[in-house]
Parts: sequence; C-alpha cells; structure tokens
Amino acid sequence: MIKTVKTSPYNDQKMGTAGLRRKSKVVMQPNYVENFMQSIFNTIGSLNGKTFLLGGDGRFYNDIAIQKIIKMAAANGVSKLIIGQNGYVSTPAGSRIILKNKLNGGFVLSASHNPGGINGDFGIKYANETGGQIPSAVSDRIYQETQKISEYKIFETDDIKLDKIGRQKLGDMEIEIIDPLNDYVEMMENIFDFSALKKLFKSGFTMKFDAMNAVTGPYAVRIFEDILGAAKGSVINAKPLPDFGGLHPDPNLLYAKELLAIMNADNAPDFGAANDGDGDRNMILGKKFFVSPSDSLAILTDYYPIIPAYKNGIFGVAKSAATSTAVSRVAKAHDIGYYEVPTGWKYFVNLMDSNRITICGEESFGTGSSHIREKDGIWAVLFWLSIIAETGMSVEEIALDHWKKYGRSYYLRYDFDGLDTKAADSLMADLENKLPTLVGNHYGEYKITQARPFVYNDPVDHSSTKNGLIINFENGSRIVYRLSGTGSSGATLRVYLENYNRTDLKEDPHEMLEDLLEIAMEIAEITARTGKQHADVIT
Ligand code: VG1
Ligand code: CO
Repeated sequence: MIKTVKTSPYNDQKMGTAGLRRKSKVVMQPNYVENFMQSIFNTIGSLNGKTFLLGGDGRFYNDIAIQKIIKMAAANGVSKLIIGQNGYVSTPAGSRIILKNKLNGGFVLSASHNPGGINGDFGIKYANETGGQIPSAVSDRIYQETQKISEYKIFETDDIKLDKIGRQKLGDMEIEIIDPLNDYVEMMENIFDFSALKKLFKSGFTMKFDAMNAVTGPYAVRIFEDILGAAKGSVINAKPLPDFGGLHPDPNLLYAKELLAIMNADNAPDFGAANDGDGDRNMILGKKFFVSPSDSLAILTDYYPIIPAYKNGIFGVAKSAATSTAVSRVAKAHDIGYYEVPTGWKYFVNLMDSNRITICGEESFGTGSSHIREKDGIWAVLFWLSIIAETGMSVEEIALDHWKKYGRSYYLRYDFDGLDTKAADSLMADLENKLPTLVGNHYGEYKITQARPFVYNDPVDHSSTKNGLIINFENGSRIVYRLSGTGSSGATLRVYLENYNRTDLKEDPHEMLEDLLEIAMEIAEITARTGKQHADVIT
C-alpha cells in the first residue's frame, strides 16, 4: 500500500521569513506539496518514534494538502500525527500543542495574513521540537534537498476523516484527532486573571473582535463570549472560510475595514481587536483610536507585573530591529534584559529557551511571550483587557499615559509592492555600499550619525544573520530598509520610519514623519529605481 512515486525538483521551494509561501496555483502543481514534504522528511532522517502536529488556518487547499501530508507521513514511517479537528489549528495553539505534548515538531498550513483562495496564497510553516519555526540553517538544508529530490513515498488509501475526536490508525502510524481549542484555552486561563476579566464584562464593558473569517473565530468565541461573558456577537467574521469571505486577513488599518468603521462610529464599543489568518497577529483599537504595534509591545511590557504569570518578574524583552525603539525605554526603566533580532519570530526562540527574554514583539502586529514560541494574537488581546480591568483606563488613556512617561516614537512602515526582484536587490546592494559615505551628512535638521547593515549574532547558537539596513540620526530618528520575505511573487521593499518626541504627544504620525520619508526616498533613490512616487501600503 506504500507507493514510491518518481518526481523532479521545483526550483522555488525556499522558505522565507515564516515558512514556504506561494500562490495557490503554484502549490497546486503536480507533486509540489509532495516534493516539499518529502524533502523535510528526508532532512529529518529517521521518523520512527516521532510525533508531529498537523493543522491549518482552513484556507483553500488545506483539506487537500492535509490528506497528502497524512498519507506521506504514514508512508515515511512517522509514528504518530496529532491533527486539529477538521484540520484546524491556529499557529499559537499549534506551538502550545507541540510544547505541552513534547512533540518532535509540527506543520501549520497557512500563508498567515496573505489572502487565500485559488487566486490567493497557500503556505506551510514548519516548527521543530522547540515549538518555534526552524532556524535558517535547517531550512537551507531542506531547500538543498528540494533541489535533488527524485521520488517520494505515499500511502495509497482513501482520505482520512478528520471530523471526530479520537484515535485511528493508518498502517503503523497512529492518528489522533484533538480539539484544537482545549490546550490553548487552558493555557490562557493560567496566564491571565480570568475572574478579573469576567468582572470587566459584567460591568458592561463592550468589545468587538474581528476574526476576519479565519482560524481564530472559534477560539475567540469560546474565550471572549462563552467563558468571559462578552455579549453574543462580540466576535465578528467568526466562521473560518476557505477564501476568508474575500477578506485580506491582515489586521491593520487598511484591511480590517469593518472593524475600523465600528470603532470609529460615535457609538463605538470600548475596545476593538483583530487577528490575522493563522491567529498570530493582532491589532488593538480603542474608541476612534489605534495603537501602533510597536507601542503595544512597550505598553504590555510596562504592565507585566499585573499579569499573574509574570508577576514574579520577567527575564527580559526583545524586538525585531525594524520595530520602534519604544520598548527599549521600558526595558531600561524596569532594568530588564533587552535584545534586537532580525525580522521573523524564529529569532526569538533561542532567547526564550535560554531564559534571556520573556516578552517579545514585532512592528508587524505581532506580540507574544515565552508561554509558546510563536506570536500570539489572542494573548495580546487578553493582556490589553487585563490592563484595562486593572487600571480602569480606556485604550487611549493607557497609550497617552505611556507617552507622558516615556515620550512617543512616531512610527510608520511604508511598503513598496510588486517590484522587479532584480531592481529591488540592486537597490539594497547599492544602498548598502554607500552607507559608510552617508555618515555625517545633513538633511535639514536631520544629521546622520550611523549607517550600517543590521547584523545579529545569536548568543546561543552563534549563527550570524544580516537583515536590513539601518540609518540613525542625531535627533533619535531612524530609517530601516529591508526586503520582505513573505511575498509570493515579485519583491516588496519595506521602509520603516521612526521619529522620537518627548513633548508633542498627540500629533499625526504621517505629518511627524513627512520629512524623514522624503529623506528615506532620496537616500535609496526609490522613485528613480522603482518608478514609485508613493508607497502602496502604509501601516
Ligand atoms: C512579515 C513581517 C514579520 C513577520 C512575518 C511573518 O515578514 O514583517 O515581522 O514575522 O511577516 O508573519 P516580511 O519578511 O514579509 O517582512 V506571519 O503572521 O506570516 O507568520
Ligand atoms: Co500570521
């Protein structure tokens, strides 16, 4: 019943910032998923005695890819698969399941915040026994394997039913279908003070959570409505749909339009939040108020002592280099460890495993802690609700209070999408070459004090990673340039701007960053090299 099938390599199976991400139609090519999975299995080596998690965010092609992976796992000698009921598991819940059950790793089928459907994207995130996504050294080895693959093994059988919780067998492999919510919900109950949150909702506090027709709907309904007592209907777009109902499941000011309209209305609820496709990103809103993710990381860190799981102290905090420096001021005030890593959650894993950090975050709507090894959308929402319950302040008051204490890092990210890959690569290469000549230059009141590539030397595994270019100015402002590693076609240039201000706290970030944007465009010759006068997306 085990068949060996001849195949030939695809040359594009290189993982990016977070797994393999391609257009659905690319992934649907014959043997595409099979080649990739066999390359992973070959790289791991012996699978005897190994157990993996399998699930996804429910997007188009999940059902088909899951069946392929089950049959291949059985044929390759995997001992056991733990699968989320009906194939669902969010990225954070997956990490929890791997850690709690001491699994050897897991596969979450998701292209995260990228749109789904036959014309959208599909993806595979691969985590190892740390509960976090594999380091680059391992994904490089898998990529090499994809370049020489010539056959794969698959079990010939009918599709496996995933709708009933329980155990079954496929050949020698055991399959256990689990409720993907249980372990996750239990973990949240152990981190936060649920009775304080229940009291908050009992007092009439209102919220809207937008699950964007993606995987967090069932998690959010159970936690916010069923357990904490938020009004029925507090979770919108709660049913996971293969094409996300046409939504782009990216929780930001551009794509979470429905939630934004609700939060900007005169009768807005007290609190608003959204998660992305696979539940690891979060956006936090108050009444007519948006919390920038970099500020959110700083604010959560500042309030760690009020959370039961952190009240005895935290090891430290980390952010990606592109994220604003707001959290560095909080780390200093609390006298805790502080680290900057390249973009991508996998770089936090060693810091967490070695007890260097507890909380971490990225500007791209990601915050989390060492309870798992992925960012965690619902965790961030529960943390914010806990701060509100404790302080009695509104979201806006909490942010304003923070800026009064620490000053404000005005911050925005400008994305230039759909660029020619060669043009984008040479823009970055030429810019890197000229960085040393820029130091000392004046642009109006802005004087460059430092200009260098960001290089991260991991203190645990001693790997060295170069990611992005950073320009620092005398007045504390920063420009960071880097190319995206999660797109499915062409290149995206991301330009991250930060302008620190101690006294003007309630200005419009777009205005506060106007001059810096002009400088950033000029230094990298963006218009001349890409033809773009303006960014396509600003978040
Ligand atoms: C983007 C974000 C990065 C995030 C990654 C995965 O990567 O910038 O901060 O970790 O997506 O997020 P890039 O390389 O395109 O800038 V998720 O929600 O896809 O797992
Ligand atoms: Co995601």
